[in-house]
Amino acid sequence: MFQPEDLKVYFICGTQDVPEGKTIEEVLKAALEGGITLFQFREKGPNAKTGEEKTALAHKLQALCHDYNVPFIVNDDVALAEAIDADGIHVGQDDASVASFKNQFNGKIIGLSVGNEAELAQSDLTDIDYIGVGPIFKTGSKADASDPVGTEMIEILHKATKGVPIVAIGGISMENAAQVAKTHAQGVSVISAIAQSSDIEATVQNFLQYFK
Ligand code: TZP
Ligand code: MG
Repeated sequence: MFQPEDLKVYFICGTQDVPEGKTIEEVLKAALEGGITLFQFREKGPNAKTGEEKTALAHKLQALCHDYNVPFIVNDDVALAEAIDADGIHVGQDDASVASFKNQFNGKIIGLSVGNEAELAQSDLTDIDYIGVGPIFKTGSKADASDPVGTEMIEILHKATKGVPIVAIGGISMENAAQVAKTHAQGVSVISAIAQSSDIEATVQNFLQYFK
């Protein structure tokens, strides 16, 4: 079951996001210790794990999240999310349509990326728990990211959706989290500021301060 508070500090990570010399398990464990409220497994790019290797890793990360009572959701890969009985799925505008999988995710978390008003116009939010709005700021973590939309877009989509829970994503750091906290976003979705932090626990705790 989704709760808007789950969006406060929403960590996204795949093996591609982990600095050399660390494992994704270590990074996730530190983020969980710091108090992340939701985790999304997002395995992307040329060296992304696939098949059984991806499934085995997903199982490990899922078990870690469950030790901390933090929901574990999968990016894009509907088959994987179903196979491992994940707590939910997050899709973008060009991924599987929510209508095609909503029945299998009854009672689970369904998130959708919505970058602007045009994307909102083409999105059916009926079965959506939250929208991810961004990139708010410039990001280096998404190869095909569109131009930053700024925090204004959070307010525009908050109004247009009549208050669908929003998590802000893209380039969010300790330097700009305060700006996001002033909007109607429920929280921040972060890759690099957490994955690349030299003190992940402290970084997560700092983000949490903004979204009490
Ligand atoms: N979707 C929009 S921006 C983004 C995704 C997955 C990447 C966010 O990563 P970072 O490192 O927090 O900017
Ligand atoms: Mg996607």
